[in-house]
Amino acid sequence: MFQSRLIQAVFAACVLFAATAKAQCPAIPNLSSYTNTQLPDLFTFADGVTKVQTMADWACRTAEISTLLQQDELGTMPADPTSVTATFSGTTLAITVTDQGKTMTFSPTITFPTSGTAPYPAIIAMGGISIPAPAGVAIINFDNEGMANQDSSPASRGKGLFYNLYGSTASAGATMAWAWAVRRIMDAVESTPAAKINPARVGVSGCSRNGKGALIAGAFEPRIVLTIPQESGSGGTDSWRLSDYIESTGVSTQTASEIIGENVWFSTNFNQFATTSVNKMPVDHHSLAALIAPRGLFVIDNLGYDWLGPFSSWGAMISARTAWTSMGVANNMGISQSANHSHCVFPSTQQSAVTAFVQQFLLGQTANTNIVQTAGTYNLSVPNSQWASWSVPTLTGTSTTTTGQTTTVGSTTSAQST
Ligand code: MCU
Repeated sequence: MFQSRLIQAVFAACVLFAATAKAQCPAIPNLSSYTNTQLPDLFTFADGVTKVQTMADWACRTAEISTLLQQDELGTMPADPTSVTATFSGTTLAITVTDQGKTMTFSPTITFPTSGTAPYPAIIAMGGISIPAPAGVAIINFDNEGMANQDSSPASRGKGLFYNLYGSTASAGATMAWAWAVRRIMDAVESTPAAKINPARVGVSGCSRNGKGALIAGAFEPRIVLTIPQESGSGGTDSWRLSDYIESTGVSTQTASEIIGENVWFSTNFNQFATTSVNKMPVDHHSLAALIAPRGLFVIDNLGYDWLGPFSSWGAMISARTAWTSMGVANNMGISQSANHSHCVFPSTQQSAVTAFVQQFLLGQTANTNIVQTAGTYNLSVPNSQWASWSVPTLTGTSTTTTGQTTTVGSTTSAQST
């Protein structure tokens, strides 16, 4: 059973990253004895010796990270389905997916902007969004709950449209099922000009549990050009290791061991680590976020809730940002942590930062996205001896992404935003 899941995960990783990976990537060794109290080095393969030096190496490394995340935490992203067809009528984009002899339909709705011109840039709203809808940008509202149920109980596992298609024992947790649906929405907007969405300018956002989903969707769908997770907490932009550390200091923070009992956002594959030690995982959520590089990522946090582990998010995201730094496009990734406010109530103090990322990545304008800010007092950079003692290379070479956009490393801007 485990072996077949592993094969599926490797297959899915290959499908996702085949367009960029080198013919020969280092093999993933047996990691059953792996343990690491630090955030694993983004630039050393899981074999512990091979270094990432070029963009072609990075393509191999992201394929490896994708495989490991699916295997250890998120469950398998199914390979592309047999068929995806869509029709657009009124405000409804009806998407019909057929795979392995089964068929399912789901229907996101689109709210068009009152300014701008079709085809519009868009943000896929993971269960709604909690940032103000930007001018000139359509919002594609996606009912993630109907896709994979997560009503705060382990009894939700295996329920929802995704599981009707792939079976109630599919390894994907709810967040991976949501990410799969985002991929299908991208298929649909590409094949349905009547929906008036520009498929080259689509982002994803969501808050809290939906922020976890937004981050994972951005990581596993290379056609998403801007990912905006908001107050996503543990299982989102937080590091499992750093959240355990915060908890150990007596601050009540959501940890892996708590989260697997609270909900079904992750695969049951994750339980083995969550119930023993997350240090046994060769990945963490800085690795997850790094899958997005060099595409746009803007992380929104709120210092008001210990439960959200803002220090954990800061440490993980500062670490993740080294992926963008290594490619010479650090400003494609930003972080903004505001002072205390109500959960998922977007504060106006973060508006200009969000606007800059939207302008740069969705509206095709040029904006200053050099934004790494916190209302906290965190003094952490990479490398640091406690959490990330690894160094950051300057990658060489060129990588062509699955959407055909070319990123030449060393330049200050990335063609991702075109
Ligand atoms: C931050 O996301 C979650 C959190 O993981 C849960 O523990 C908490 O109960 O709910 C948050 C949420 O989704 O709030 C809407």
